[in-house]
Amino acid sequence: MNATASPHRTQVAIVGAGPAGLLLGQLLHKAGIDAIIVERQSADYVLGRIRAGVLEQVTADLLDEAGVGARMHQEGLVHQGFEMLFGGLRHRVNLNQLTGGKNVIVYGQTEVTRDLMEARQAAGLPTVYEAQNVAVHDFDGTKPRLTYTAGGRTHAIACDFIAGCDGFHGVCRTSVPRRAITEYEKVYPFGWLGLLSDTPPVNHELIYVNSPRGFALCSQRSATRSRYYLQVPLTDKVEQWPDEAFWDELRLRLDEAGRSALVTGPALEKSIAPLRSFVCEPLRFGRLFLAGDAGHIVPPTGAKGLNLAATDVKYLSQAFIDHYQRHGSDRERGIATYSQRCLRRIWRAERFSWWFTSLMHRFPDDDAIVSKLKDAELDYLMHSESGLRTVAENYVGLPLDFGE
Ligand code: RFL
Ligand code: PHB
Repeated sequence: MNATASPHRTQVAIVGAGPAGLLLGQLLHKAGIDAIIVERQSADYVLGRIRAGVLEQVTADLLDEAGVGARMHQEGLVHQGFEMLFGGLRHRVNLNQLTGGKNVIVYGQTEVTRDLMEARQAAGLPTVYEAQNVAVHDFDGTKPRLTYTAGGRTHAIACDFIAGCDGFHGVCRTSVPRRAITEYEKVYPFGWLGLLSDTPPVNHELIYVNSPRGFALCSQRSATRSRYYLQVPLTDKVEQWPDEAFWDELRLRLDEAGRSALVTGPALEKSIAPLRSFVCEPLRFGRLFLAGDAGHIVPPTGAKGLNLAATDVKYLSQAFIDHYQRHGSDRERGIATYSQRCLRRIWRAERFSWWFTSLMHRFPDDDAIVSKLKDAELDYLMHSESGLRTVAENYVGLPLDFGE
C-alpha cells in the first residue's frame, strides 16, 4: 500500500511537459503565477521525440515573450517560401511576397522543448518527470486536485486550475464525462514514414511532393541535418523500411534535380506516424482546460500542430493572468471565452490541414478522375495569384487576433 505524501498547493497544475505544458509554465512564471508540471515520461524521452519543424511567426513571438527565443534566432532558419512538386515540375510559393512580409522559421520541436526545459530548470521551477497514474479530480467544483504516484508514494496537488497539456493520449480529456464532450474525428488511410539524417538538405527550402507514388516531404533541421517523409500504407511497419529502401522510394518521388542533389546517409531516427484530424468541443470543463494536442490534432501536412498548441497556450496564460491580476468584470472574461476563442482558430487550421492533406496525397480509393481533378486544382493554385495567396496566408498562419 502506498503512503500518501502531504498535499502540495499551487495555482495552476499542468499535466504534460510537451511544448504546450512547458510554454504555459514559462508564460505563467513570467507573470508571477505558480505552476507545477507533472509529466508521465522522462525528460530524455520527451526530448527524443522527433516531431514538428516549422514555426509560424506568431509562435516565434511567443517564444520570445516567454524569454526562450535566443537560440531560435541564432540557429533557426528563416524561410521565405517553399516549393511544390507535382506533374514533374516545381513551383515556388513565395510566402514573404504573398503575405506582405511574413516568413516561417525552421527550428525543430526538440530544440523548442530543450530551450523551454532549460529555462524552467534555470528558474528552479518544479517539474515532476516519470509520474505514474496521473489523475485529475473535482475540476467541476472550486477545489480541483491532481494526484500521481512516484517513488512508491501517492502525491496530491491542490490547485485553482488544471491545464491539460497531455497530448492526444493524455488523461485529462478522457476524465471528462462523455456527455459533456463532442468529438470530431477523421483518420486518414495512410501514415507518414519519417527519417532524420545528418546529411545536407536536398534543397534550401522545403519541398512538398505530390507524385503518382504518393506524397513526400523534404524538410530539414539545419544546413547539415535533413528530415524526410514518405506517405506509406497504414499497415506498413518501420522494419519493412531499411534506410536504402527509404532513399530509393524518395528518389522515385522526386524530380531529376532532386534525385541528383539528394545526399543519403544512415537514419538517426525513423518512425511512422498516423494522420488524423480531431477536435474536441468544448476545451474547458469547469476548472479543467485542454490545450494543444490534448484538444485537437491536425495531419502534419500544413505544419500547424505545434503552432496551434502555442496559440492555445497564449490564450490560456492570458486568461489565468486576467483572473489573478485584474479587477472588475473583465477578470473572468478570458476564462469564459477561452474555448470559443481557441476553437475558431483551430477550425481554420483544421480546414487548411485537411484540404492540403487531401490535395497532396494519393488515397486508396482515388480513381482516375479524382487524380486528374487534384492535378488540375494544383495547376490552378500555382498559376493564380489568389490561389497562391490562399496557400501562403494559411501556411504562415493567422494572426493571434483575427477579428470578430
Ligand atoms: P505533446 O507534444 O504530445 O506533449 C504532451 C505531453 O504530455 C505527456 N503525457 C502525460 N503526462 C502526464 N500524465 C499523463 N497521463 C500523460 N499523458 C501524456 C506526454 O508524455 C507528452 O510529453 O503535445 P503538445 O505539448 O500539445 O504539443 C503538440 C505538438 O507536439 C504537435 O502538435 C506537433 O508535433 C505536430 N507536428 C507539427 N506541428 C507543427 O506546428 N509544425 C510541424 O512541422 C509539425 N510536424 C508534427 C509534425 C507531428 C508529427 N507527428 C509525429 C505526429 C510532424 C510529425 C511527424
Ligand atoms: C518537419 O520538418 O518535421 C515538418 C515540416 C513541415 C511539415 C511537417 C513536418 O508540414
